[in-house]
Amino acid sequence: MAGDFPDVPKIEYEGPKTKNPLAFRHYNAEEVVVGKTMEEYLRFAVAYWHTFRGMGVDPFGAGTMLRPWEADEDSVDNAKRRVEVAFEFFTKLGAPYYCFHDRDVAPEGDSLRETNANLDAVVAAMREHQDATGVKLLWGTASLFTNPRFMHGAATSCNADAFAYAAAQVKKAIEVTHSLGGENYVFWGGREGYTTLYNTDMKREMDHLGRFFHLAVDHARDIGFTGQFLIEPKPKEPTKHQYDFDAGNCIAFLKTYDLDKHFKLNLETNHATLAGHTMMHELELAVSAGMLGSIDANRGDLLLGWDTDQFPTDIYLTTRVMLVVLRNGGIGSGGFNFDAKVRRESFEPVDLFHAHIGGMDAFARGLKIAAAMQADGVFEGILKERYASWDSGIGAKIEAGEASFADLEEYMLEKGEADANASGRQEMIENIVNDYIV
Ligand code: XUL
Ligand code: CO
Repeated sequence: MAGDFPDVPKIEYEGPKTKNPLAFRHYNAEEVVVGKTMEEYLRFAVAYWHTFRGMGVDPFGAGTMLRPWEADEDSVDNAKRRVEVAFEFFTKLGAPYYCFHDRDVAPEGDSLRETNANLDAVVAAMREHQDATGVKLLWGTASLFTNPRFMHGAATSCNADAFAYAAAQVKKAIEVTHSLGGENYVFWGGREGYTTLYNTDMKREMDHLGRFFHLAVDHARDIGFTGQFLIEPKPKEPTKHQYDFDAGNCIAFLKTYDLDKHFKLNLETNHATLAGHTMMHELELAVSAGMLGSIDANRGDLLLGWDTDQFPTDIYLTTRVMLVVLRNGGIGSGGFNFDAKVRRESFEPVDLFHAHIGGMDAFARGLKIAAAMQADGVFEGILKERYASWDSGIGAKIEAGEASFADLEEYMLEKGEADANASGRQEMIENIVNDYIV
């Protein structure tokens, strides 16, 4: 099949022993793990922006990527050509989903009307390709951060017209997502925050953000879009402080503005680490609030303090993620979106395949390892034993709300001293985890 990736065949599962770099070693779409096929469980998605639009530009240098489909001017015709490239990539890789921002797929025109017409033309081509290939849309979103009009933010801008423009843009993006059968819609507020508090009315800006999300919820209801709304936390970059800082902050924001029943979280590994957390921490928090929506699968670099968006290849990371996802009973209508980019030194189109294959294999391994640990009840046993004092006696009374401070004082006065603590056994547990990492 000639096309834009003439030297790349359809990527097949060949098992762990293969020497073929363009094959899966662990991701076997049809293989059943914990009652579902890997394809159904992992719901992998390709990120349109990094994979087809990312040119390897950094603050010190121009783009390095060889991307034949970006050679022409940024026109609607070229955008339609790019759609063909994208769907060739999705199908050769065997990725069931993709994700996009409005501005990734179609160029802006001279007015909002023209911009919307451009988007409609490209979306028609996307719909045709979805129908022809069976590839689906995991989520759509709007870029409310690239255009200079959003320099002070979009929903949180000091300029009411920027809010209005963003509203019009999100209205359209939700409609387009709906028309493509998108299963979720994402909000990531890259410029919703501040660079200095001297010029910022934080309370007013957060009220505006709450208002904006309610308007989106209302519009989705009006047009019959039933996909899941997701907020993607990130503490900083490009803005010094972003209001959707981390999972804890987003959950509190959503509850404060009475939005928690309408939203879940789209958690991204490198955003978690930028916030000073692990991905597992962010996942645990979201799961405990019933708000795990989807995952942007990537990783950062220990030595670099910015959002490097590297492909996830660390088996410990993918195992930890899958342990929490398994405990959550899966990822629901979400998926694993590779919000990740190849290094600017990996500039050939085939590197895009190597990167995605590695990420998919790493998550397939994480899934299998986590499933084996779950089947053996490794953590179940550890947690049961650790919290045993809560299952009867005074612990059970406290949990049932049947003990006051006075009762607890009486209990302890009589007993004289608390029972001895048991060891946390962290090292032993880490050794057990290592036994499963094969
Ligand atoms: C930026 C980022 C975004 C969102 C969608 O760090 O992760 O690409 O995923 O806007
Ligand atoms: Co992301």
